Amino acid sequence: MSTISASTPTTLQERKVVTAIPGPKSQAMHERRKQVVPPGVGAALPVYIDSAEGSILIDIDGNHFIDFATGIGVTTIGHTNGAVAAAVTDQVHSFTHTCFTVTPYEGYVRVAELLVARTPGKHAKRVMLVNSGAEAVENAVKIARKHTGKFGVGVLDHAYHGRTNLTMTMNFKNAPYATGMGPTAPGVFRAPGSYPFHDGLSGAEAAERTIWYFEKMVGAQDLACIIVEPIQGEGGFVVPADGYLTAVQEWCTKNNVVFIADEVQSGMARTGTYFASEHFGLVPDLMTVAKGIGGGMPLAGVVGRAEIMDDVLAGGLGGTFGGNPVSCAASIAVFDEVESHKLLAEAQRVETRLGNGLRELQKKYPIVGDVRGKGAMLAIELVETGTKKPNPAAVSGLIAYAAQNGLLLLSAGSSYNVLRFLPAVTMSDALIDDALSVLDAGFAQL
Ligand code: PLZ
Repeated sequence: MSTISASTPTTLQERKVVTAIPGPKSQAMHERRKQVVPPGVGAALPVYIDSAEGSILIDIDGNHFIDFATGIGVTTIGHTNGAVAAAVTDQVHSFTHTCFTVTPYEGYVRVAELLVARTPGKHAKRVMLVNSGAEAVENAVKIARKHTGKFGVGVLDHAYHGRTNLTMTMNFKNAPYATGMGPTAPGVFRAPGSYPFHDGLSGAEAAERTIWYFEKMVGAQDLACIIVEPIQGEGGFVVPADGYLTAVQEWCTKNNVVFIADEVQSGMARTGTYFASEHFGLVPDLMTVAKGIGGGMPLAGVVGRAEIMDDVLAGGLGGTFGGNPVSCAASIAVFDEVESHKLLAEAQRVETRLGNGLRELQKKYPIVGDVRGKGAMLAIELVETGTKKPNPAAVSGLIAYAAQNGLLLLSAGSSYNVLRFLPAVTMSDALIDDALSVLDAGFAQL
């Protein structure tokens, strides 16, 4: 047994900048990288990480950053959580791989049981595990097609679903995800969703528009599924108007169209509930999960109604690494930490503290057009004063200022004008307040 058991960080949870950002060691490392890694693999902030704990990233130059990225919404319960580290260590010493479809093991089954129990709906469910969010989305579409015998895939504007051929087709933005790398996949149809800040539509009105598009562009007779992110991630943390998602699902149910919730970014305790669907009273037919479920280990999956999932032929789903035992051990520990440390409530605490702070900034700085999100998935949309025109320059200016001052922040939004906050749900009030003061100074400097 490993001796690591506490989940309280021992690293000083403090911002500390001791060099220019990136520091000299990171700059040298970045030069090495450029010799061997293509520019297509981006780098939001090229500081090279030496260690991380709780909400702090420490780079090889000794700078401490407050982490509002969590590896794009992955280390939701904090970096190097003690229980996750112990579970991984134990599993590595037992066995690291057999391939679940060759000789199975309990960890996969346990993760499936936990996902069945914690996702919305009391109906019979099945779970299949894969390695990445994109792979989960690919599988959800395959399963919906097999079940319905139809081909069409309905997606929304501002959507993001991944980087494989099918999922890059499903993304709203062509550049940079698909530019020059087509042909994209056939059978994908896009409709406008619900974006209250811009469209001013009620949930019912927005749903009527979405459905109208799908009826005209493809028709229910050819549509296998509609896939939505309950709160859009890369698209800018767009929270749909009340009633939108359930109205779209109702139409799906009437028309034998599988309703899929992509909870890759919004799921697993991120928004103050286990899954964001719960905020909207949504019980999806299929759900994709990834990111936070592995606590930093690669793990993803499709959770869905048994009668839909069971339609695929034996052997029709799988993959060498899907549901790797080390990732499963980490995931079981994540579920345990969420429950034993009441982390759903912690995400609600973050929403209150950070949300209030962001609304204070909105009162002070009129370029903050909108403050939105749930739990530890919050964002501000920056506009040109007095308009709703995107202000991406302000977002990139703030991100650069924040980085120089020890805050890691990411942008989002189809126009790159959304500043998103994806902290660990365990981030302390003190760190949140400190980050808000840095942002305030950043806004003042713009
Ligand atoms: N679905 C809703 O947010 C991943 C990827 C960013 P993978 N989002 C961050 C980038 O630049 O690659 C994501 C998501 C939603 C699917 C995915 C894809 O998950 O694990 O990255 O494949």
